[in-house]
Amino acid sequence: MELYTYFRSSAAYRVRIALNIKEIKHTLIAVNLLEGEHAKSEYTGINPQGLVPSLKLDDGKIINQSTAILEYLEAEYPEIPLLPNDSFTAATIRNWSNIIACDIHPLDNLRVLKYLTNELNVNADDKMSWYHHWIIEGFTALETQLLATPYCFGTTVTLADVYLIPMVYNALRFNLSMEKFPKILAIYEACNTLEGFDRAKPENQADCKIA
Ligand SMILES: N[C@@H](CCC(=O)N[C@@H](CS)C(=O)NCC(=O)O)C(=O)O
Repeated sequence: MELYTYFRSSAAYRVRIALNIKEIKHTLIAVNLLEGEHAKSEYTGINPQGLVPSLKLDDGKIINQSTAILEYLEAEYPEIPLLPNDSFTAATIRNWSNIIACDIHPLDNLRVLKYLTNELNVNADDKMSWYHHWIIEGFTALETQLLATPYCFGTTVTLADVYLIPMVYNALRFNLSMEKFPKILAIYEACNTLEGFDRAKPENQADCKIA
């Protein structure tokens, strides 16, 4: 299978982590967001929204939206699971992960930030306040629900860790203080000692060099 990715895309970063942890053979195809490759017809033919990631299966079928891709991988490659069998715990992990996927990440996406700057004339400081605001609000709710022993929900990596680590990467990249989020920071450090997370890091991507 082929994953259309961009090294700094946190939605693609989630899928890179899951592919690595589940030990699924795949090829990474870079789509350069800064050069607008995602808006060109070659790519919108794959993903009509012009967003990364997209996953092309070996038979040519395509799945867009990182959450749909992660659910597909979980269903088709259950040998190394990222969700527990217990339905309530699985729902708790999905609930927690959706705070990132639905309530933080979309508000801080590149196209939203560009709209603030280009259409609404928001200055750089206010744009950064916006960026930090939505992460702080989300992380405040997330922090209270975590076990951090050492991963989000225990001693096994789950989808919650897969969603969290790229979001923390973004927060640190934009100098958000993590002082109020000690559990989140400890989980970030624990996950990044694992090979699957390390290999998925933005700085370890081939397209990092062409940004
Ligand atoms: N909900 C989508 C979000 C995908 C998304 O926002 N991707 C970003 C990178 S993290 C993107 O392609 N942005 C391009 C843009 O904003 O112009 C998913 O989870 O796949």
